[in-house]
Amino acid sequence: MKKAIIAAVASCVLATPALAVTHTVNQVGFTFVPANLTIAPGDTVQWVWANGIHTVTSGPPTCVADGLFTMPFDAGNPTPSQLFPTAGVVPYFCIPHCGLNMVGTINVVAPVPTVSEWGMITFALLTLTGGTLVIRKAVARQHATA
Ligand SMILES: [Cu+2]
Repeated sequence: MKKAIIAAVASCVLATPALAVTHTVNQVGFTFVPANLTIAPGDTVQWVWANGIHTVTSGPPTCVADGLFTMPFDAGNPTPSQLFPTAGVVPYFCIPHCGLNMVGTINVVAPVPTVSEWGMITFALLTLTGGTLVIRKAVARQHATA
């Protein structure tokens, strides 16, 4: 019985892995579209060039690079990309056109705990306690939040 329940919980844990996603930001004239993008930690943003000579440079809209990243964004490097491993707000701009408000923001937001994470917590509690009563309560809660 205990093994079956643990297997059921483990399958819930494995059922919903967090997949890294690549998002696209387009260059349209002197703008980044979308200018504000919300992603999850571990996601990648790829910028897609259309024309002109630009950069993708991290830093606030005061146009001062913060050193996190800077990439040419032109015919020679039309699809630069950047991985965002941790939560936070990452503003960026184009060096030659920052004064024209060619700026953007990547909001890296950790997702609200999911069934998958509750499954892991439940699994940890099961391992620690080993109690059948606790296991049943945990499984009921798992289904209630699914
Ligand atoms: Cu530019």
